[in-house]
Amino acid sequence: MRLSRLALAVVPPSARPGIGPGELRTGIVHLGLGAFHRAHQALYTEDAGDPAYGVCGVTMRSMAAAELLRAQDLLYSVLELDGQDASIRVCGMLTEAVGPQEGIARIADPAVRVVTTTVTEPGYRHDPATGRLRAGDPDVAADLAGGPPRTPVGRLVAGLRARRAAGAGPVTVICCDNLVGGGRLLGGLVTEFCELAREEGLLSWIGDGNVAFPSSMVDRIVPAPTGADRAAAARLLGVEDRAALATEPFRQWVIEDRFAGGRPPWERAGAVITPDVEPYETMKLRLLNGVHSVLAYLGALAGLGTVAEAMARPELAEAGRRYLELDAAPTLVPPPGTDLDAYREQLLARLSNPALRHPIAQVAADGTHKLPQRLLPVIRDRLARGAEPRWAALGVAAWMRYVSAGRADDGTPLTVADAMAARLAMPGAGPREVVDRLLGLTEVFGEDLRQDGTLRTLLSDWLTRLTADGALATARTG
Ligand code: CS2
Repeated sequence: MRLSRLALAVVPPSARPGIGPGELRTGIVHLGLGAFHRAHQALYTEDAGDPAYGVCGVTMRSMAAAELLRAQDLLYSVLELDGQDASIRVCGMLTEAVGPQEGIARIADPAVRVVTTTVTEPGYRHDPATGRLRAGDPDVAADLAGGPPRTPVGRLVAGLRARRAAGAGPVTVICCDNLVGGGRLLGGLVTEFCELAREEGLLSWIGDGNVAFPSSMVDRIVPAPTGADRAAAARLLGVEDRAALATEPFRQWVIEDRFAGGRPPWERAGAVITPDVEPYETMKLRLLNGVHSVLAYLGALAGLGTVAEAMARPELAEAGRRYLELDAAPTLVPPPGTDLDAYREQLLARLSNPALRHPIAQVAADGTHKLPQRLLPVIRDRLARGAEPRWAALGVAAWMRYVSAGRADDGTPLTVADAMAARLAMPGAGPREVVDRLLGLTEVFGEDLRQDGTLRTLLSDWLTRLTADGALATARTG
């Protein structure tokens, strides 16, 4: 039997949805119906317990996720894996799963008060060094020319345009991707889009307080789901769930208190609503995401498959710890009530969770967009204080080796998933040339880092050693 409303009768009562699916009305439109949203914001919203905030999930790329969910009455389960322990719950918060055109129309519904987004870092089509819209991107250009919108920002603007035309009232748009100042960034991209499209009316409607763009810090490790996760879910549920997801027990959500209208009482589910989200965001991006990237590039070169496998190699775990302690932590102001040492130890334990098979390739993808949010701000801060960010530079050098050689240390080919992959590949080039050409990508490194002699020397030294000795030996000798 497959998971459905009817099949809930055989699901253990403790795993059934918190709100009966029949009681929900749509109050949120979510753009990007991926695993992360379903294991994070959807559960917070369910735990907040207000039936006025069911979620219309909008697919951004293929309809596959929507079809999978529709075939089981929009129900899916979330496994929480912690070493030997596993628990499960079925989430029933989705009220609809639709494609982009229908999603745009739903943004115009007056009952919808919130739009959330998880469209990945490159999905916003911005230049990561400046945060400006890439107006020359062919999809952005097509959206600006007025075709059916293809990009998330184009679709969001179309939804806001429809909302204004319908007189549907104010709405809050929450960016839930791993971006520095995501609210400011997305608000800026929407404004730039409207300016380029000469939509003065929409711009002033947005400027009049009808749309708020709070920033938020989201945290939960959600690996791409596997067959083993689906099998474990079936064992615990007693029915088959082809949309099952696995995640860790930990979750955190901090949202800037800047709403245009109504919102779910997310604080009831443990979310923090605060006037200043920046310290949380900086801590999470530089510590968790930063060390993730360091481990992913070194681990990929060492031929490892998952983050937990990388953490099980003492030399890589030590390189990660040094990045956290020596480079990232000194750049942070701890958020209220947060002990950075305890946060770091909990983080290292989360990354070592052997039950979570988090593919290194997933973390290593899209480095040209991720490094500027994670490692480069740490490097800038340390250089500005006259310090040498050695371990952050090791992470960047490992990325350089990964994207330029396209091979692990044992020669196994690696697939580099990055929109700029073709420009990053330079098989056979020597360390100096690789550093020179990659640092020259000012849309990633900015003018400042390109010209920094200390960073250039650190990168050349690390890259020379990574090339000659491999990732494990380089991390070991430090
Ligand atoms: C990861 C994140 O894939 C990645 O790049 O660093 O998705 C990470 O797992 C989440 O941000 C955890 O909150």
